[in-house]
Amino acid sequence: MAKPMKSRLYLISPPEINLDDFTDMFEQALKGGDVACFQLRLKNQAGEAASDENILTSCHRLIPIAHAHNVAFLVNDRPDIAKQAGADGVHIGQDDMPYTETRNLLGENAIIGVTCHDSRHLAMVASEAGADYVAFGAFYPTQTKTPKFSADKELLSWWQETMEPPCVAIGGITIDNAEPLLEAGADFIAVSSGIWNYVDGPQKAVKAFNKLMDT
Ligand code: TZP
Ligand code: MG
Repeated sequence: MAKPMKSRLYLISPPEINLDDFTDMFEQALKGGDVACFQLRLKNQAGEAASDENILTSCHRLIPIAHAHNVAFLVNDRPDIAKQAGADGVHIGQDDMPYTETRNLLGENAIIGVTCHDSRHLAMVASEAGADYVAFGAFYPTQTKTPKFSADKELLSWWQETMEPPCVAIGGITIDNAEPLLEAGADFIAVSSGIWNYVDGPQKAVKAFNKLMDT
């Protein structure tokens, strides 16, 4: 059975942004309701990342906004930039800096989340090492990334029954398809296009996700 804890929303940036336009969208989104954290992920569908300078400039602009709303700010893939920018942490993939090295670089207080695809084994290794969360996906088809793995909601239920660290569900999640993942036990629902491309705008999207999580 799923933990009786309230699930929370985890925002992922669009893959490419115009920083001025996105600053407005970000502020709108954060006015919409509770958001646990934001991951700056400037990486296109082919997996090509923005320049270090672009990521760093975006961090400097967006971190104060996140913090004004009590939202933790994580950088995708890059512990070095997270450290340089004073972010709250990082979301690392299996091919990024290894967990222990990342922890040594960022310190005890940093939030370090680890992508574990559809793998119980990878998640248990990350959890054992001390990760603050494990992320599973992709749960649904997505245009944001070309996912190499697809995860099933039973993985979330199994994790909740077995393991302590929170689990994050990622991949193609929208207002219309999030409910089964919440019922299965996702602690966090990580969403990119379901927020930024929401027909009524990001503020209403965040509001709608919050309503779903409150019911
Ligand atoms: N990892 C697996 S799918 C995905 C990531 C980062 C993309 C998430 O974006 P969206 O638009 O919510 O599918
Ligand atoms: Mg990654």
